[in-house]
Amino acid sequence: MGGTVTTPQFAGEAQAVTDGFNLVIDALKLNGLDTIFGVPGIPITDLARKAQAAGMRVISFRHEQSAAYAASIAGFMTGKPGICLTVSAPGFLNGLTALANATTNCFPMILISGSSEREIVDLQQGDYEEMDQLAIAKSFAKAAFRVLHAEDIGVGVARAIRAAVSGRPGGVYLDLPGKLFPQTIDAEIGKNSLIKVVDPAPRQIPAPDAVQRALALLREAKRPLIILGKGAAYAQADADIRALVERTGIPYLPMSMAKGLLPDTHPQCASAARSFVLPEADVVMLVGARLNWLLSHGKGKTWGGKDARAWGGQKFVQIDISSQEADSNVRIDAPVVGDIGSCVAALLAGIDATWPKPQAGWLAAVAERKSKNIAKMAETLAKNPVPMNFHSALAVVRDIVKANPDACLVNEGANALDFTRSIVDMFKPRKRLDVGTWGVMGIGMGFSVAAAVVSGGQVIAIEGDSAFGFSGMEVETICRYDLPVCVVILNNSGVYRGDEKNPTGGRDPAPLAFVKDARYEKLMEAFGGVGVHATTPAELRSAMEEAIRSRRPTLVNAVIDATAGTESGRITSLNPAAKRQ
Ligand code: ADP
Ligand code: TPW
Repeated sequence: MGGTVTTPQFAGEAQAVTDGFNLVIDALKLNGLDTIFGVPGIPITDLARKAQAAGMRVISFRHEQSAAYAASIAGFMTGKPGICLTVSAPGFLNGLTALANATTNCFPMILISGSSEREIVDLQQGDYEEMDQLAIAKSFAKAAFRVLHAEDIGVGVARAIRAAVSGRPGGVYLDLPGKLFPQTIDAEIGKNSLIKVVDPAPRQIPAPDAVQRALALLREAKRPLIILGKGAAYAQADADIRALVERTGIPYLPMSMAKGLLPDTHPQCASAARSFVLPEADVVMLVGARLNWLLSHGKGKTWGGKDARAWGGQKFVQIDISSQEADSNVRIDAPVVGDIGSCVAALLAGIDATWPKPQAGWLAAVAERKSKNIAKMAETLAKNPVPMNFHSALAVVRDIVKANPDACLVNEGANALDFTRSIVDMFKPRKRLDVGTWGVMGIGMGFSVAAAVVSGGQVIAIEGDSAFGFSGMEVETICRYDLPVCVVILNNSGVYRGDEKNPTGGRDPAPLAFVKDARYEKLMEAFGGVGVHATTPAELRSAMEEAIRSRRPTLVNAVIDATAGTESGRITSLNPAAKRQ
């Protein structure tokens, strides 16, 4: 137990009691949840203190959004819900963006917020930080619960855990009113009210006929393709997924956060031939990947369709834990509903040595396109322009990541994101952590802190200068906890690029332009970390090597050409202005 208090109940008699604070801590610990990311304040300050005193890791941030992003990515990395703790109304709302982002990305997390007095909130009498948080959270979370009585804390935490990790994972809100924490109950009753959740994410075995349907479709395919999504990375079925890919011999494409599930240098990896394989494939198997905007909704020109709305003619197998995902964008001919581990194991059972390898012509065509594109990219990467551009800087990052395959790579920005994704190979599962389904800016430092805390190892964060600004103050958190995080800002002095001018000639800068020659590295120095101003690939390389050698918090301000970068990076076509043309 986190602690019990002995108080005299009646004259001459002492009874062991526990309280809401201890029960929350005990419930979390009982379920192996040993880390809290958060920001303290009324009414949860003592909860944070007591959690630390009870041996939990409590990581205090400068802003709840970063703390909640940290919790969400800890959930992705571990498969256990990440815990974020905030104060009421504004703290809760600051955490809510990340809770919604977690639900969108299928990351399991629990946002625990203290809240004001129910009676005052419900009568709208103006309590300190008054807000009906539960009602608001419901539309952003996979599930939301409130606990009013100390004896229900065990049930509340158990329900939150199950909701976060079972089925399609997501963000859960747990509302704990301030009055709950000092409530005392008999220690024995309290202990017995706690629940150690049995099998929180039960396996979901696919139906045998669904597996056979998928195998039949795959077997007939002439130009098959596998797409691995972050659901496949999350499932931690790495060996079986690799066996599935290798035994079938089918080329595969990893989505952004599935990079490294198999090493990007794997001979069957078709990333460098993406724009060739999508329209050319005849059967596509999606493994933990949705046909959302990131895959052009499974139709249109990307898939060989006649126009933006047309189906490209592919047949789809889709492995997903959500029974409602199939047919969300195009027809799914063979949905396989279940957890990826069970589904892939079931498919493997039907794939033996007699399984027909894909047609040699298809594999040769993919290989040819791949080597052409890789050679073209190598040429671009070998250039050494002055000033640096994205490519010459990222050629360095690529080498460093290759030499440090266990490092986590956090990545956000527009061009900084797209170029890093395509240039920097990943070698191990769940090491690439990025902006995910929403393409959200602001995950950078929260993800970095969590990645360092969860993995205990090196983190490299590749950040656009705009992207970094959303969570930049957390470099203090990185320094305070002395985390081995090396932040590299690809600094082109603006959103997308830094050379825009105010068309009126007025004093205000253009909306996308930032302060020129900004010295971001001084921010890290301000808190005792190492700051480096790098203007050449050689300077960037030695700064990163030193950061990894020393494990010290480091920020490298990599100054790149202000004219480098396209608007919105690779997704310029989604801009309304571009769409009108
Ligand atoms: P990406 O962005 O990488 O394409 P998405 O986030 O779109 O990936 O898709 C992830 C999918 O994986 C979701 O549809 C989710 O339901 C599914 N998923 C998550 N975890 C599992 C699991 N353990 N087993 C099966 N499917 C899962
Ligand atoms: C929460 C819109 C997408 S990308 C981006 C913004 C503001 C920054 C791009 O500039 P950066 O990268 O980071 O300097 P680079 O390499 O292209 O120069 N608010 C949120 N999320 C998003 N996605 C935006 C705004 C956006």
